[in-house]
Amino acid sequence: DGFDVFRKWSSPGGHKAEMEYLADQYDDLTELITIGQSVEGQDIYAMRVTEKADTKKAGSRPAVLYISTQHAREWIAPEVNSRLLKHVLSNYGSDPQITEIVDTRELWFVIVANPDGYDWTFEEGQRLWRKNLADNNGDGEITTIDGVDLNRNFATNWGYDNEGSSDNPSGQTYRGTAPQSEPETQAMDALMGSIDFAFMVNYHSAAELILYGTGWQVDSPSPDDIVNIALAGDDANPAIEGYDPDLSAELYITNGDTTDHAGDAHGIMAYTPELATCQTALSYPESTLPSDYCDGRSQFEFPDDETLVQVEFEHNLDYALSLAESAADPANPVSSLG
Ligand code: 0X9
Ligand code: ZN
Repeated sequence: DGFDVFRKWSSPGGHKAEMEYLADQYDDLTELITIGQSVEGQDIYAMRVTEKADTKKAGSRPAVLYISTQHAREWIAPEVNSRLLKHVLSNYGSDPQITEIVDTRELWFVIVANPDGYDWTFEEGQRLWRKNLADNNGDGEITTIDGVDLNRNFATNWGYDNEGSSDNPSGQTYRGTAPQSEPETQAMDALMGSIDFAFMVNYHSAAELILYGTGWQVDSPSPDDIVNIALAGDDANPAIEGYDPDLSAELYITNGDTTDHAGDAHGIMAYTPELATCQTALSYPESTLPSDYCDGRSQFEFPDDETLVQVEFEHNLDYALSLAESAADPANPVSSLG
């Protein structure tokens, strides 16, 4: 009690240090790779998890990529994703399902895809920063005119219109000056292209959704195909408890977003779980927080409460593992649905 659940990327005891610790602790199962640097020169890490990671060639087993924290303020995302990573590592050899997955699959994790923006949200008054820290006006300071939305900067349909992304540097969905102008985007694109990933999960918050399929337009949306429905479920029986599965573009359209790019440029089936809001987490039966906890807080401010963070992770676990199980034969998915 008394410890903060949420932590920066770069601080002692932060996510970066945790990934280094885990790579050391689980040497045989992991490979820690620097996939690029942020605008401010921070390392972006990917952790590769598979049995005999040191000798087994990367990409030689069916692979899934789990990423989080493109959006700086969505603090629950790196927590759910890093707990997934730790769950897989710590249960290898004791839990048969996890052991089978690690022996026969390759799981990749990028816990903090936007380290500069994420760390910025721990500064006074910056809790709701969303974008990276690109200095759009080149004045050497970060103000509201700065930053690029990393979920609008990918090359696929980049800048298709000003509804699905913004051409205004001050906009929350500012797409940047050019396709993949941002080093964080370049690092992710290179990773997506270097391994034959079957699936990708892009953890965001906050809305309790499992988004799949086309995101850039509603006119020719991808069908509610068998694989997506089998994995994500439907409103009556969602793969993540309390979430609604839906076509991405039906929430709203986006262009240059990660999951469209994963599909179009790399043939990766990609999903965006929108993790719980403050209010929804507060309503969980496990909550012991006062009922006014979320008053005056934004939806992105998931409660700083170990129990509720763990519950959110547990809600997401079976779905995440079902993608790993399905990676060997994506056309015939292994559903986690009851
Ligand atoms: O807008 C986003 O980037 C994601 N939502 S968030 O509130 N975390 O910013 C959702 C993107 C999903 N794709 C589409 N709706 N097309
Ligand atoms: Zn987001």
